[in-house]
Amino acid sequence: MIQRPQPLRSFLSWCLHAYAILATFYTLWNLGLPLLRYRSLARNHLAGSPPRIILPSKMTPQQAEEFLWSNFSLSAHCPLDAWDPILSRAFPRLMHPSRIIPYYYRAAGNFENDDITVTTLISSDRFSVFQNLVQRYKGPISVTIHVSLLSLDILVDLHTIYTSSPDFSTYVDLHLVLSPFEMSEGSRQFNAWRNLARLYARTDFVMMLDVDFVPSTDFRSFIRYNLKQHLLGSGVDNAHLLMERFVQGSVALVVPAFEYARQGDGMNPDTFPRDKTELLDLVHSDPPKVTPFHVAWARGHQSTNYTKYYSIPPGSGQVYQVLKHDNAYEPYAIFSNKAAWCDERFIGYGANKAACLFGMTVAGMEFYVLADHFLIHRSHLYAEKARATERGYNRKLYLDFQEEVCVRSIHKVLREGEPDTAGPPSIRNQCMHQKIAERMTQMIQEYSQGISPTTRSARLPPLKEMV
Ligand SMILES: *[C@@H]1O[C@H](CO)[C@@H](O)[C@H](O)[C@H]1NC(C)=O
Ligand SMILES: CC(=O)N[C@H]1CO[C@H](CO)[C@@H](O)[C@@H]1O
Repeated sequence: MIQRPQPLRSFLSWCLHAYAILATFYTLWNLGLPLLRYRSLARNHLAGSPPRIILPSKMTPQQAEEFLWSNFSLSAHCPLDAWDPILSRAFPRLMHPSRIIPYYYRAAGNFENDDITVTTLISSDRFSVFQNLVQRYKGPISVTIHVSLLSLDILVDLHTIYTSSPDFSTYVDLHLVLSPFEMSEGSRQFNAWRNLARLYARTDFVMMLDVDFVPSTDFRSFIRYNLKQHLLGSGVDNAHLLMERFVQGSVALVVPAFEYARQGDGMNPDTFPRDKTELLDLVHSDPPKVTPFHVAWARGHQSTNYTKYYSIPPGSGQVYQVLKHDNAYEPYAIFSNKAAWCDERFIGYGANKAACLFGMTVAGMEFYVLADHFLIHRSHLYAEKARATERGYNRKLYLDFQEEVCVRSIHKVLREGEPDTAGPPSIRNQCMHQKIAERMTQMIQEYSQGISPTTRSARLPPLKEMV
């Protein structure tokens, strides 16, 4: 029997131990530390409670600038795009340089997970309508405001508004996007700002709302009551299933939107109807005093089916499904924070909200209308010329975007091997009536069979003929 000499064995064993210890250190150093660092950064941004910044009550623009620079380490030497690693991953499309300051104001309220956060955007000319929303909703609100470095004095007005009523400090989390761009420079990155407000919402459910709407009825309590009733109860009825799908993020609840026929009547929210009976009186008066929102752009809201809404008596507690879903539908809806995010390519007016909802719909979201509830648009002046041009660009972008979402979704279905079906109903309904859907499906099928682009283009009519 051969035995290794004792010293050699202990040397080998010493080497092994030393190696193990070194390797552990190496791994920790390279993996663990950055992870810890990221976790603390993430915690700081997502869940922590940065101190609520108190601005001096009277500030000149210069003082506002100094304040920002000393509190958020902005300076000429450390410019705006000294960019946060996590936020830059989350918002790669944000125009540079810009800087996100989450929870510039953080509400003192503690919100329960099953609550509904209104997520929205404000610009400085909408402060007073925002006040109406905050005072009426009395629930969590997460709002993004873009402030140009060229007009920092807005922060002073903002501070005046924020401290004007305890409703703000109780309910409103406010996130700042700072950039050198003026609003008129096409920096209206609405969808990025929407996503930002939603990212920092502190509840499981959100309502994507425009700031110039006033909630007229208490849909928040209605939904929370039903969540408790049907999720804690044992019954497996339709309402139970609906709420379960709402929680999973495959059902959105629509609050129908209205406006005054005469803009002048819609200035004072205190005079707005507070229940469906009052609303129906105004709708059925001759001539109607209140109409569905944006009747002139019917595609935006008509899928809500107002005829059906009117036919359901007040106080029924009903919800009904949106059956015919226009691809420009952009209702104000409440949904799980797990839903698909808004596509951030949409900048400026037009199609941006529709793009959010289209993405969700193709991903399988179904819409149900709350038959007792409604919102009313608070009138204000629309004063901008840039809008028409932007809408024109965005209309084109939106067509391309729909195609792209459809191509991706159809491709996914094909890859997952269901060649005989057109995929789930969401894709069938939203994509198959597109003029080019057939062409896309064919292209994708050929692509997955390895047919070359040249063969393909020889056999297919050019795009122009199809559109
Ligand atoms: C709207 O509702 C009415 C009344 O229930 C119904 O007759 C009609 O078919 C619905 N329209 C759509 C587009 O679903
Ligand atoms: C929390 C914090 O750092 N506050 C500072 C913000 O900047 C002003 C000067 O403008 C300081 O006085 C505050 O202490």
